[in-house]
Amino acid sequence: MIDLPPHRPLMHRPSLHRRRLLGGQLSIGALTLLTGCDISDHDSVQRALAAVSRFNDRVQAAIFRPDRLAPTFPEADAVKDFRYNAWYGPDKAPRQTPADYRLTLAGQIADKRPWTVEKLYTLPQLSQITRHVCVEGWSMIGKWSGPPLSTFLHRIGADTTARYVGFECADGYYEGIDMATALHPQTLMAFKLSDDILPTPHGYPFKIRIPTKLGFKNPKFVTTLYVTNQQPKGFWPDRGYNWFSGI
Ligand SMILES: Nc1nc2c(c(=O)[nH]1)N[C@H]1C(S)=C(S)[C@@H](COP(=O)(O)O)O[C@H]1N2
Ligand SMILES: [Mo]
Repeated sequence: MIDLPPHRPLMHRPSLHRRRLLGGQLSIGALTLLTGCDISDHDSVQRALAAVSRFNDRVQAAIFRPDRLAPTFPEADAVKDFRYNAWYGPDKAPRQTPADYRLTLAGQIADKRPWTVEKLYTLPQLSQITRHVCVEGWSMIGKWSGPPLSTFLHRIGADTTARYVGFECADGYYEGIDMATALHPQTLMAFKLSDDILPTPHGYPFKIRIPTKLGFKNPKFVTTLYVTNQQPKGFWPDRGYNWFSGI
């Protein structure tokens, strides 16, 4: 687990995000009317904004169409030297080796035997060239390869009538997605980036690649996968971002 440094890039500051949310959805005056609270009443404002954010999540979940595909691009558009991002430098990325790596399975899954890298690599794989969009203000087209997450979920006997799939990562990061997104045909367990085994900073042995979600909903270095009816927490959603964060 790595401690958060005191300063984050501007766009990752929850207060800024909340301000943008306010601008986009409701004026401060409207919020005051709605909640009967003065804007200086910090706690009430935070609670009201959290309620607006939860409402946005529900609307987004309701309008998400599981068959809608994210745009794909020709091979030539895929960037070879893909940008790195996390809240710490690439040299601090957790180094996992095939010898000691195990994927732990938990929750509503019939076969919870842990998976080695070798066994994961036997899953049938496909390649996909899609755009990764980071809330920090950059996007990049990349080529990722691996099995659809749905293939893996079916293989382990996951209860796909459950509502969510959650992830825990070797660096202390955590995320979760709704089952419709987990079963989406473009949601991959990416073992490769630009045709090479995923380099350590990009999430070795795999990254959950979800082209229908913002970058922060794509967990790297996944060590535990669980199936649950309780909405899993997310690292950035816990710091003010919308949980659903579809694109
Ligand atoms: N485990 C873990 N996964 C993570 C992050 C992280 O800090 N830790 N950062 C997220 C964010 S904000 C982005 S933009 C992408 C960056 O992935 P990349 O380094 O492969 O470009 O990973 C996402 N997944
Ligand atoms: Mo990001």
